[in-house]
Amino acid sequence: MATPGNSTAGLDSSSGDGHNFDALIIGAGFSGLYQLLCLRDRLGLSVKVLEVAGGVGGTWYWNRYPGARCDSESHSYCYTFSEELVREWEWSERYPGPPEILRYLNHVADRFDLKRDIRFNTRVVSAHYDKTANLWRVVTDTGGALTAQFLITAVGCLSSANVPDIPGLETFEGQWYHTGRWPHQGVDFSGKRVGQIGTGSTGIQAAPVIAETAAHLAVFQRTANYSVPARNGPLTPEFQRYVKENAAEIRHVTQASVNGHPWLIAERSALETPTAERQALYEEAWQTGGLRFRAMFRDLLTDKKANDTAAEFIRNKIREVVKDPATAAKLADIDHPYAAKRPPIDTDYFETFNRNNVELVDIRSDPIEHITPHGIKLKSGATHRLDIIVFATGFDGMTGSLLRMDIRGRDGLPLSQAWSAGPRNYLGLQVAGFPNLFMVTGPGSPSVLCNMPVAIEQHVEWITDCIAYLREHGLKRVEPSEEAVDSWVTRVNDAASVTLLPQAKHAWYLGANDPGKPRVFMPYAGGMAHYRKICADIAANNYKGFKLSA
Ligand code: NA7
Repeated sequence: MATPGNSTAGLDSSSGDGHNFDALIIGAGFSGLYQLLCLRDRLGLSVKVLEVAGGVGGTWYWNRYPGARCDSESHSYCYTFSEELVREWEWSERYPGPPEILRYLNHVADRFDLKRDIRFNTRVVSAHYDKTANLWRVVTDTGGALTAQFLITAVGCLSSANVPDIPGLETFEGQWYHTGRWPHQGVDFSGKRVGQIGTGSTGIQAAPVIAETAAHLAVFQRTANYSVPARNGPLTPEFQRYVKENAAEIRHVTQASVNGHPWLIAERSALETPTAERQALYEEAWQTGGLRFRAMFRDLLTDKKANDTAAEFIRNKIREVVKDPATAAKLADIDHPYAAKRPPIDTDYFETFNRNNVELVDIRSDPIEHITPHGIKLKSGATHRLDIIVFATGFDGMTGSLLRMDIRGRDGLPLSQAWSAGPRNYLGLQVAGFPNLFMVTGPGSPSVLCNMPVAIEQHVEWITDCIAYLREHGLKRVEPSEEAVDSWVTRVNDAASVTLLPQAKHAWYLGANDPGKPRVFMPYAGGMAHYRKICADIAANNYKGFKLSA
């Protein structure tokens, strides 16, 4: 629903002839920009990036909803490949919002002269592998037909907006918006009755800001959620100096940590820590704010009893903050372990329910029946009159953006068919039967369980090294063996099963928010640092598990 920006389409650079390239990259977010830089400037390939939006930014180009913020801390939510870039860029806040992230990505694109090789306002419709020519043939919605030996999808994990199929939406006479397709000119809520559906990370960020100007906000909650205060604020000059002076150390920690954040998970166990001390540690983390809360004890995501201690701490905080006991009870009635779904962080989310103009509607006990011309009707017959509906209902995560393109591998095999039982690939990077197709932060890689830029830099550099290896050895094709794929799928499942992550049955990690989607735990849960080592070992072992051919 967002209107594309006005930036002009990138002019074709001298590399390639305008139609035929060494590599095509789909997407100009964090992944696509760095992939372009690596392949064009480090390997000297002819490269074109195809981007549906009118500017760079990927996820951040579209997610401009009220309250939108990154939940990684800014000093780790950036590229680290260039020391100069790290030195010259200064984040202003602990958690940047879309305008600042977009300024950063535009700065990177301009600094490395990337835009000349990006075609904006161009959607990839299909990509078919031609085995005789060993080329990917790509068709776009602007009528372009392009070819490349290598095709790299840099489409992001959360780009395919999920607007639920609620009967009657087409009859609604007000306005409705999905947070992931937010109008760039913004939405004026003043004097309006607003209904927000969804209480994931997005809904939890949006509700407090919408409530500030709306006449009335009804938050429709299907699944209650944990949240920890973000404690956002401007960065002090001392902290900004610390970031520059310790850039190498910060990078080292993000690469050594499980989730790519600039802190390590503590070695102590929640269960072995005496109760008073444990409470004091939770309190300290609550006051510090942000995702560090999850890193307080090593067993929070592997031992349900340990997790219960964190869960109960947060539930008590909800009961303390929210004045109306019935509302507090609904908000604290959480049915999954803490952090088994993506753990939100917030600015005054629970406090928002103390406002007179905000109401919590429990649609777990009384589900939405349909949307009427003037609002939402529940099964019980209760109606909510609305002028605006905000869908904070998430995305067809991880696979949605890949599968909505018509990607076909050898002998015309559609990716949707290869993945009919869930995403199957090797290292999250390559699919059997789809030679020279690489996915940046695809399902089967740590991706969304990691601070994204950290995962992205590792993937992009691995792909670049792999393509360099092929060229140095006179090889033309790379794809994984079926056996390597089988064993990686098993490994992804095994990694998830030793954690509590699969216990949140409605998490998008499992594809559970889409009724037609196979239930498979998609990201690799074995930790980013461990994954990095696995990938490096495989590369050092002549790309074990991959079939390389001339
Ligand atoms: P999420 O985390 O997928 O949350 C979506 C929310 O919308 C969640 O509360 C869902 O309830 C709710 N939802 C989805 N479909 C419906 C329907 N049909 N009816 C009622 N409620 C519904 O998406 P976000 O955008 O918040 O966050 C995505 C990621 O962005 C996040 O993980 C961060 O990585 C950044 P449910 O829990 O399914 O019952």
